[in-house]
Amino acid sequence: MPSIDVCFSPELLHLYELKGKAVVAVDVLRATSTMVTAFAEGAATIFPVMELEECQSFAARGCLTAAERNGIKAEGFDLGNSPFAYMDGNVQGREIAITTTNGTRAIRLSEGADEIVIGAFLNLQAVADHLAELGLDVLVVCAGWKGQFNLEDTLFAGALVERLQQQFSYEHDSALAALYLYQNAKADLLSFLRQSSHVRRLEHLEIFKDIEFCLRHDAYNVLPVWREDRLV
Ligand code: 3SL
Repeated sequence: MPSIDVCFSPELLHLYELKGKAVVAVDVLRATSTMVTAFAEGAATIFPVMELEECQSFAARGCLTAAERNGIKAEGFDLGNSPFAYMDGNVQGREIAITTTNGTRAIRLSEGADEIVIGAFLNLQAVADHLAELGLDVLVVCAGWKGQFNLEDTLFAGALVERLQQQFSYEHDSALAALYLYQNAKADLLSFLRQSSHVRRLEHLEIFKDIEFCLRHDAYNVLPVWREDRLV
């Protein structure tokens, strides 16, 4: 039976062997939720990059550019990190380069894995179905916040463990901890997350509807997968 494990922060990735594993990269608020939404809205490709300058350079290739730092859209880019900014037909058929504070970093630091998929509550079942079929050991890589643990990505990890618990074993206690957290919180995720640091940070920016949206389960049947240097 393959195993499922949870890495609570990209800073802990050195503890894990990525080779031979499928990584689920997750930044529920909001990077991976936004990427899933972009693909659901018809985006062709997403290039997740770590630095603002590199992201900006993709404009010369005809890409839309998207950038967020500390929750705010970075100046000079086409898009920020709100899923609602990708919903008015503007990303249909387009290539997008994106950099965010934590989410794109978690994706790029997972490059040693055999497979990387992008997870969010929005595409939870699509991720679960794919992993069950793939049969590789799974590592959920939580983006966290600047190296710190966060609740929302751990809750996603717990939701995924719950969906896969019949087909996967737990290697370390982190998967069980995420599962128990999710089972305690799932009746009302929004209330549970109200005191979390990132929800307080985003509430400050008055983007409450983004938070509500990102907590919706199974809204999209899309599965962004890393291929060579991009998500498709
Ligand atoms: O850190 C990130 O990658 C972002 O998703 C943070 S925010 O939700 O845009 O504030």
